[in-house]
Amino acid sequence: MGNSQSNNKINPVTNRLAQPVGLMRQKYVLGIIDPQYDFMRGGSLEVSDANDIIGPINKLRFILYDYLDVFFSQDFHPVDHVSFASTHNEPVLTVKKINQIMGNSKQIHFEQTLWPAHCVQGSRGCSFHKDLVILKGDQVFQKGTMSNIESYSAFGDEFANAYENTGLNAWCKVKKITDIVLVGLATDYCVCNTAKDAIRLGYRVHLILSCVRGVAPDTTKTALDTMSKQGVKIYGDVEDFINANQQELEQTN
Ligand code: VGL
Ligand code: ZN
Repeated sequence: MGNSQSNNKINPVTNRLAQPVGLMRQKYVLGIIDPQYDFMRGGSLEVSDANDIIGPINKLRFILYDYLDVFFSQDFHPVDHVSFASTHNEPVLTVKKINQIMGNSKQIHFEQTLWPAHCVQGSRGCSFHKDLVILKGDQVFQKGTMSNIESYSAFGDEFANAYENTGLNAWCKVKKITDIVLVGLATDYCVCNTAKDAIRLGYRVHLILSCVRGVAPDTTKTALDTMSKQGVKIYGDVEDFINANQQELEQTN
């Protein structure tokens, strides 16, 4: 009834929007999650073999220099952060139920795994490993910066980023990013939560196994299963990722 699109003529607007998905421009960003000393060998929250990801990540950067924007996330906690066992005087790895009244006087509940103090603002453990290539144009997003809320995801907290929003989503939108390639630490916490947020926000997500490590085998397996079910594309190594995405990457320039 009076719908101008119901006649037989080609509507130029509709026609333009109806491009096959394969012709849509894709733009990839590399997200390097928390490559900080406290998660590396000898750190306070050491992840097994974490240092082994540095070489492959640098290689990925060099090969795809012309094709990838890069951001880093940085776990950046105050000394009295809610995720620290020391804050609650309880043993490490306790899972604690937290009730918190937030600034908007909303009460929130979450289960918090208690960690050894790590990535404290200003400490060496908080800084990025020196062997990882960091270039001028790289963007850094800090998270877990407030005492009363945890943000495993580089986008922000687990409440759809309502209390801490790092700005990563807005930055990706400005850059017209469609695809996020995730590497870094740890697979079962910050990488997994970043991936879930990214999927929720409508990005395509890629994960390269040679460039990630997890805190524990069982949680890492669960995280990989969850991500895979949610549509995250998982590759063995850098070559596998490049081979599978070569055409799309080349379109982006
Ligand atoms: C992380 C535990 C606590 C991570 C951060 O980077 O995966 N894990 N804070
Ligand atoms: Zn943390």
